[in-house]
Amino acid sequence: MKSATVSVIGRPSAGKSTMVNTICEMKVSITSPIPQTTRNKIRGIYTDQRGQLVFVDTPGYHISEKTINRKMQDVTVSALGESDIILYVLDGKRAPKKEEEVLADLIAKAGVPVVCAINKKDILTKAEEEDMEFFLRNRFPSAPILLTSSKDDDGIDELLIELFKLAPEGELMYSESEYTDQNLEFRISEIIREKTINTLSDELPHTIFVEVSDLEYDEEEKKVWVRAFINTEREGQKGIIVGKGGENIKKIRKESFKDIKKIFPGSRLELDLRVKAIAKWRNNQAVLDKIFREMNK
Ligand SMILES: Nc1nc2c(ncn2[C@@H]2O[C@H](COP(=O)(O)OP(=O)(O)OP(=O)(O)O)[C@@H](O)[C@H]2O)c(=O)[nH]1
Ligand SMILES: [Mg+2]
Repeated sequence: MKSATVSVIGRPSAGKSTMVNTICEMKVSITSPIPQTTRNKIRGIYTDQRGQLVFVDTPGYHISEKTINRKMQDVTVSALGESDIILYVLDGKRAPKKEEEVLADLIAKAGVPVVCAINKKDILTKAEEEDMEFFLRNRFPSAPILLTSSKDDDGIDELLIELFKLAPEGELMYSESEYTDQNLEFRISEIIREKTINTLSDELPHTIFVEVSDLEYDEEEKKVWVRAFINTEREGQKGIIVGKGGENIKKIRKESFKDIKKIFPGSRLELDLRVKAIAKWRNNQAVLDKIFREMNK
């Protein structure tokens, strides 16, 4: 049996979370077109007859001095040294510049075997593919370099073959039926954050964090009750989240409801969703500590 931890590293919006979800055939990690969607290390577990790969999705690596971005950078950098293999995901549409060079150097220095995935194959030109291959071949002379589409599940089987080749022999770390180890509150808050990000646009998504304040799950009665807060930074932003006549919040609620139900099949769900302003939370150490603490069971 093979068994390995695989850190999934790349710049924002490269398609890391989509890739983990495609591999695990489950929505493990939230995705959106807005860069810097993932904020924590999110584990997605893949098991087949070859063994088990535990993927650790990470926040997109982005160079910035803002406190929250530095926290996210720390999360990503800490994942580099903790894994058996690094899966380096690149957005093939974005020609590598300074930020990609800095990240590639960090990965090369980690002393861990690397597999590179040039992602978004579905929309790449031949020239874009070749430019990326050239960039990677210089820095990772012996690493497998694959073309993938996380969105279309293309090149993913080949990627798994390369990862299993590099994986050490070992016992399974999780049972075969597990696909993530996030706690329920965190999964619910992430679903609501995803629906909020995808309902709103522009900068607002970065000013949001979601907190599940109450969760009651009665397995016998098959009843779930959730109260969650969508927190933003200013009173004025609350109205944008709620929307005209409540249209945004209704959409966020409806879509969150659908996905949360999937976690509790057959149960009756009550979702109490509220919007709150917490001034400058992105500089508030207590809030940041809450957001960045480990979200596993
Ligand atoms: N065309 C195309 N789009 C993709 C592919 N993979 C992901 N995307 C899109 O790229 C955007 C970002 O995807 P995510 O999976 O959230 O990217 P990420 O790397 O996890 O982003 P962060 O969490 O912000 O670092 C979304 O709009 C995806 O639908 C792909 O293979 N092809
Ligand atoms: Mg992500």
